[in-house]
Amino acid sequence: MSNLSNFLIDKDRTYIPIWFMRQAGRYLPEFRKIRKKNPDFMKLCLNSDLATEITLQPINRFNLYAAIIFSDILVIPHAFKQKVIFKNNDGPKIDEFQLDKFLKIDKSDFLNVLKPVYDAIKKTRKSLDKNKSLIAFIGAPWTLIIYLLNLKTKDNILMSDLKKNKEKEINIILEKLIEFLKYHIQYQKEAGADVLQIFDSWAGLLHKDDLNNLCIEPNKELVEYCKKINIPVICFPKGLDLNYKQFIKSVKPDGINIDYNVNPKWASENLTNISIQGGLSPELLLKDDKSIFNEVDKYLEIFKNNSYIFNLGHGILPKTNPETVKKIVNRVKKFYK
Ligand code: 1CP
Repeated sequence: MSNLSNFLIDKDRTYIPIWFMRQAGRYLPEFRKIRKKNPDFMKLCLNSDLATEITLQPINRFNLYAAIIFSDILVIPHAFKQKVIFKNNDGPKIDEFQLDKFLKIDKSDFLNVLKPVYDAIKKTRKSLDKNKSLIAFIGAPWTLIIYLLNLKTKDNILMSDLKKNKEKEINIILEKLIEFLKYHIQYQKEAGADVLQIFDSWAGLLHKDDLNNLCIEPNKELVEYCKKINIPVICFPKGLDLNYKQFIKSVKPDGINIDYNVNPKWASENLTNISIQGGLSPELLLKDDKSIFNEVDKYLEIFKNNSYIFNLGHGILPKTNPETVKKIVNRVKKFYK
C-alpha cells in the first residue's frame, strides 16, 4: 500500500484510501476546545503550533490515510490585506474589497503573512507517519472572488447584476490571484505537502457562458503548474453536474472530487482515467447506522472497478458524531480484507 500521492499517480485500484473533507474541525470536541480559546479564526489558522495540533487531531482519532493541513481558503484574501470577517451564521465576508490595496501587495508581503502555514506543514510532516500523505489546499480563483467581492447572497445565490458590474475588476483580480496561488502551492509543496486539493466550492453558481473563463481555464492553469512542480492534484469543482466530464477533459487533474449531487453510477462510468474521490452526502452521517452503512456499501460497490478514494461530497457537518466517522472508516477498511 502506497501513500495517497502515489495512489493518484498510479491510479491504483487495489485498495481504497479514506479521508474526509473538513476532518479537522467543529465536529471534534478537541477542536472546539482550542477554538473557544482562540476567537480570532484567521489568527488561529496562522498559529503554526495550534494548526499542527488541529491537523493531527483526526489522524490520532481515526487512523485516516491522509492529513489535510488546518488552514482556510480565506488566508489568501487576508494575505492581500483584505479584512476577513467570520460571523457566526452568515458565513465569512470580506470587508469592502479595495483593488488598489490588492494590487500593491507583492510576493514577499504575501509570503510573509502565509509563512505560518508553511511552518505548520513542516511541523506536521515531522510528526505524521511517513506512510501518510499531507494534503495542502487552495481555493480556486472564482471561489475566492465570490468571497473577495461578496458576490453571493446568504442563501448562496449569485448576485448576477453585481457580478456584471464588476466584470473588469474580476478579470484583473483573476490574473493576479492565479500568479499568487502558484506561489502558495509552491511553498506548501516545498514545506512537505505531497498532494494538493483545489476547492472550487462555488463553481456551480457560474452561468454556462462563464464556465470556461472563470472555472475551467483558471483550474487548468493551476493544475498544469502542479504537474510542472510534480505534486499530484485533486480538483473539486462543486456543483458542475454533467459538466464534471468537460472539466476533467480540459483540466486533466490526477483526481476529481465529486459532490453529493453527482450520480455515482454515472461518475463511475463517465469519469474515466482519473481517480474519483468522495460523493457521499455529509447529511447521511446524521442518520442511523443502517442507512449509513447501506449508502457507504453502495458507493464501495459502484466504484469497485475505479481508482476510488473514499470521502464525502462536501465537508463534514458540525453536528456529526465523531463515532460515526470511526464506524465508516472501519467499514471501508474491511471492504478490502
Ligand atoms: O470554528 C469556526 O467557526 C471555523 C470553522 C472553519 C473551519 C474549521 C472554517 C470557517 N474553516 C475551517 C477550516 C477549513 N476550511 C479547512 C481545514 C482543513 C480540513 O478540511 O479539515 C479547509 C480545507 C477549509 C476549506 C474552505 N474554507 C472552503 C472550501 C471547502 C468547502 O467547504 O466548500 C471554503 C469555501 C471555506 C470558507 C469558509 N471557512 C469557514 C467557513 C464557515 C467557510 C464558508 C464555507 C463553509 O461553511 O463551508
